[in-house]
Amino acid sequence: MSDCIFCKIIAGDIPGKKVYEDDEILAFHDVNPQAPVHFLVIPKKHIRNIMELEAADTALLGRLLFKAQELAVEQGCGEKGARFVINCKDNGGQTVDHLHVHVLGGRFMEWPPG
Ligand code: DGP
Repeated sequence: MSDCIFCKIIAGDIPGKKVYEDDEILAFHDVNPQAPVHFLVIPKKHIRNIMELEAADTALLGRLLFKAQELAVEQGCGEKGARFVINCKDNGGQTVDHLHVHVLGGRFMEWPPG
């Protein structure tokens, strides 16, 4: 989608500090990290948010979450854990309208979020 910042990162039009890439998935460091480990895992397919997932996307979402787990382990979060977050629309605090999983780790995180 032409005006989507994450689609521009996928296309290479905006630089992103890449963690992982394959045909369907891209992972890159968050520009505004909230923890020592903070990266985003996104589908290359432009899906605006988790409310817009379709039944045909379930395998992709499964791959996305499994990749988020693998990368969290690679980034040193296997033993102590991490937080996997999907914000959705205004009340969910979503600011970029392209589905993404935040992976945050490297420190203890309080619950509930503010
Ligand atoms: P959310 O609030 O869940 O929509 O989070 C969007 C995240 O995307 C936010 O933590 C900052 C990050 N972000 C926004 N623009 C860019 C960018 O151009 N590059 C990178 N690497 N991250 C971005």
